[in-house]
Amino acid sequence: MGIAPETFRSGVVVLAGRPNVGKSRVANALAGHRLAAVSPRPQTTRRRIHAVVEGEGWQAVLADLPGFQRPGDLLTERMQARVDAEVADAEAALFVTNAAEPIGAGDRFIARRLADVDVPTILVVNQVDRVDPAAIGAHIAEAAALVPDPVAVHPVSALTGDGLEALREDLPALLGEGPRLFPEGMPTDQTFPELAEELVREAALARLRQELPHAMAVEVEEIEEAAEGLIVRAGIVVETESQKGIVVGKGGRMVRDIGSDARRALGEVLGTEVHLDLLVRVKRRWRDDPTQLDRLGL
Ligand SMILES: Nc1nc2c(ncn2[C@@H]2O[C@H](COP(=O)(O)OP(=O)(O)OP(=O)(O)O)[C@@H](O)[C@H]2O)c(=O)[nH]1
Ligand SMILES: [Mg+2]
Repeated sequence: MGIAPETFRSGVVVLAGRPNVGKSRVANALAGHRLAAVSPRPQTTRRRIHAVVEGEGWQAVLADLPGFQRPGDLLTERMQARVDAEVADAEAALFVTNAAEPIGAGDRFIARRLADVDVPTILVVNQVDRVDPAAIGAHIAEAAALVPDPVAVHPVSALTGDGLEALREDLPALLGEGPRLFPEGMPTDQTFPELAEELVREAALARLRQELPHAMAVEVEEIEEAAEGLIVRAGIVVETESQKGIVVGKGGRMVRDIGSDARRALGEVLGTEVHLDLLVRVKRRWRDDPTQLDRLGL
């Protein structure tokens, strides 16, 4: 009717940052869905997770990634290789820092990698709820000095939601002209077993401490649709018998608690009744075993 079609804007936006700065929490909050596991342990995210954010005339596909790290075993080597590949392919980036920690060598390293790929970048200074407002300015100035020509700088809190709407409004400024990449209203391309894996691992990470989280993986073995809801069978994989003892807990209490937290989370996210059958299994040195890693999708 004589009206020129609006140009649609889209693109893949990577979340780059040190482990534990809050990338996954930012991605979930922007997408409005619980898609990626969040935990106080570093190296929570192990594979790329797409979280879609859309507005009028645009769609940003956020690629939540593991934090940049120095590989210590085959698992972390693969994780870092994935981060490198995703960053190399990205059309835009959110460079995420933690306002409650000083800018360090890790942030500088990531900033150099982003400068190498030279994509439009928004600096996201997260966790501002944890710092005295008077001290935020200094962190922002130091972080901004690492990003030569940012599209925008946003202090936010993924916990309280502070600043997220302003960040969301600036996302289209990162995007070039392009078609919708995901069907409207589809928040992620994660499969159901991948989402279940993420939520079970999140529940386990919330209850387990210290070194164990890195030695733990979750394998979803079977999902069955039954009249009373979904039946999910999953294994928590650890490396030693003593780790198994910790995850099982006294009288099976720990694995029961993890199971009931995870079942609740799955039910909420999927909007259906879920029955979760959780086993703990030992697989020695799985983090250095290519066959095991392939099996776990890592
Ligand atoms: N107080 C506060 N805590 C936050 C905020 N954002 C994230 N966190 C917490 O910081 C921890 C790490 O968050 P994640 O989102 O898992 O961090 P990440 O950068 O994805 O971590 P990796 O996947 O391990 O690289 C979790 O305990 C979060 O709840 C925030 O804005 N404020
Ligand atoms: Mg993460």
